[in-house]
Amino acid sequence: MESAIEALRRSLQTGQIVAFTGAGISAESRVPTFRGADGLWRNYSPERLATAEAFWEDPHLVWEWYDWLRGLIHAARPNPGHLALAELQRREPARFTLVTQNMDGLHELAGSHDVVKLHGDIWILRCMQCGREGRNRQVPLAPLPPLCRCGGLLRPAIVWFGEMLPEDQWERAAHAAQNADTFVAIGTSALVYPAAGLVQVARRSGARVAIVNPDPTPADELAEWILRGPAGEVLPRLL
Ligand code: BJW
Ligand code: ZN
Repeated sequence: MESAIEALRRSLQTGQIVAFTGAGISAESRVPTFRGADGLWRNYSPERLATAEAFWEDPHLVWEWYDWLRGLIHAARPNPGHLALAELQRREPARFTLVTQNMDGLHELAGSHDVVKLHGDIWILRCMQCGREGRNRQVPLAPLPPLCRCGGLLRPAIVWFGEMLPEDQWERAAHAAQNADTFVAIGTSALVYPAAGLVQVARRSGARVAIVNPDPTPADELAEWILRGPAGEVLPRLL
């Protein structure tokens, strides 16, 4: 572990760095991950809630779920893992890109900027009728479901299954992965595509890959370094 940290640290001192994060980086902020023993979806079927079809079918039910989640995230604070990535960007702004699958906004709260957000943002609401988007941090929301001033239904501006990722964000992420010298995947199960494919893109383009995760993932086989442990402990040690 020490030697892996040392080697990765040396690699971070040269070339382009991409940090690619998933729900695991927010676990120590007590935002539940999606999959796994304590995962959000342990008792729910994601296909039932995390799709546009489910939303059209029962917007109130789907909003109850996201309203509960927003309350939980609202109370959460960035942890040493988020802070370490913000500090790395502060030190090496021209060599560092942060790509996240998270919609909790904790990277920005930690001080990261220009974050590439592949799966949207739970604090932005989008009208399903006129397309208008706005930031909204009200917790809890009332009434449910929230309505736009045009009368249309508002939805969280996150990416559900079967939906395309925001094109500009995807292009930035793919470009960063293609140009990475060191690609660090942190706290992601690497199961959800196309995001998980960025690890392959980076590896194929010649990047050296590191994984930070307490548990194995399918991306481990692409990695030169596997740092087993919580992001909130491993990332500050890298700094
Ligand atoms: C720690 C830690 C600590 C814990 N420190 N680490 C077959 C059938 C149907 C669909 C598909 C299919 N094959 C592919 C698809 C497409 C689908 C997909 O990939 N499905 C797979 C699940 C099979 N993808 C899509 O639909 C995407 N769109 C798309 O492909 O468009 C084209 C298309 C159009 C039309 C039709 C078909 C395709 C969109 C994907 C959108 C994902 N959105 C979600 C949010 C849903 C809303 C909600 O919040 O409810 O994004 S899903 C969810 O998973 C969320 C996350 O961003 C994403 C990734 O999860 P993540 O971050 O990896 O978290 P976990 O929980 O999985 O893992 C946590 C990890 O942390 C674990 O490894 C732990 O060990 C670790 N950990 N503590 C460090 N302290
Ligand atoms: Zn509207």
